[in-house]
Amino acid sequence: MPGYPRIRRQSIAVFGESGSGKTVLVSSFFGPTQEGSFKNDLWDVVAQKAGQGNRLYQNYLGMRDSSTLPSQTRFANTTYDFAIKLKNDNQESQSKRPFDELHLVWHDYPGEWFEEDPDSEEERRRRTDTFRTLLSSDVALLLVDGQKLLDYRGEEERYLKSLIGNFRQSLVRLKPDLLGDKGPLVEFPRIWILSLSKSDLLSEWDVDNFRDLLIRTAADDMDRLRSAIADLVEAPEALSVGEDFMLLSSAKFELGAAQSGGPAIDVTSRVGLDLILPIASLLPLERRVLWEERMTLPRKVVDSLADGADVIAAALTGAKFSGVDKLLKKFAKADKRADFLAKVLPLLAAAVKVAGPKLKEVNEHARAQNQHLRAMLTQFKMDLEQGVEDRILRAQK
Ligand SMILES: Nc1nc2c(ncn2[C@@H]2O[C@H](COP(=O)(O)OP(=O)(O)OP(=O)(O)O)[C@@H](O)[C@H]2O)c(=O)[nH]1
Ligand SMILES: [Mg+2]
Repeated sequence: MPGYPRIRRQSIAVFGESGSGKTVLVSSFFGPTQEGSFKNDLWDVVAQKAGQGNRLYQNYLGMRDSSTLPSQTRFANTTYDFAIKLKNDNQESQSKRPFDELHLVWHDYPGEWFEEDPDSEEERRRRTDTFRTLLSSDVALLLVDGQKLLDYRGEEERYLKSLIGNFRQSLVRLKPDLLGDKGPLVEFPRIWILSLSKSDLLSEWDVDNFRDLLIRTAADDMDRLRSAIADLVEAPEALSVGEDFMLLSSAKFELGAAQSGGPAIDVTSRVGLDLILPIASLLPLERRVLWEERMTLPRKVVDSLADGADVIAAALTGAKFSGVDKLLKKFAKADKRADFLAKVLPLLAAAVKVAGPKLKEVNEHARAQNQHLRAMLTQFKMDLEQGVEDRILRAQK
């Protein structure tokens, strides 16, 4: 088949201070998928650059087998391109679906870049370029370090205010470079998920405890962050900052266990990592529908927000809606807004709103029919539902 595989790329931006857990997170996302015992009947994860994949797996093996941690990320950023390859794929199903392969692009960078000034003009340019790439993602995770919350117990507010404040400052500082003379950005992460990293250290917490703490102590700071982001983007009403929350833990770190001879790092106990793919691929589409139901957004904003929403929606719903991409194009113009609202939005909404038992049914059907892509995307949706039910994720509704 010509042009195979047709690739749909979603990237995720993970922001966090030095030591907040970014590199361990990406290692823990990827590592388990490379183990012989990895069980997933629908997809495999393959690093597009074998060398990068090996280094990442090495990080993971170090943690798994000898409780060694990856060293601090210094000087360089790395962009990982993970191909999510469908298993048992066949020619027949290829012709019936809107794309063949999902890729997750994940940028890891040194947290100290946000904390220390660059020492040369070239260095400054390199960092700006990295942030520009990061900021082309639809979704951003902003890490709140669970270890720091423990260190600041009783005065968490001090840590949270400085974390969010510093991050806002960095964006403000970058503003001239990011905007240039082009004016507000159309493409920018519009979903900012406040994420508690190292949540294993706060094992009694669920996502609501985390959210309550943030709202109690740092609501103003989140508002200011939101305004700073709003200043950067076109159509700032389409923005979720401080409305979505999640818990993450890359492994269970058992303090003191090393001395007693037991394993100090239990890599099998992880939180939230299975939600990364679903969040990167489905949340933008869900949010786009929500916003479009509530407000009229400029076309170019809609298109860049969850670009490819049409193909994801089509894949999610299966053959029945496979004309959704044509309809989207047909009614894309501003003066066709009424047609769009009447004819296309309900299709997109139907795609994202399948839930509960119905969703399970669709997933089973897709599996039985060997519609692998659809099975994977509906599985992602089920994973999101599960994350909400398990109180690991709290997403704006
Ligand atoms: N308890 C616990 N500790 C973690 C977890 N993830 C990371 N850590 C600890 O945090 C340290 C720093 O993690 P990294 O992933 O290297 O941090 P980073 O954000 O990449 O830091 P920079 O590379 O400096 O930007 C690790 O060495 C671990 O000790 C986790 O899920 N749970
Ligand atoms: Mg790192």
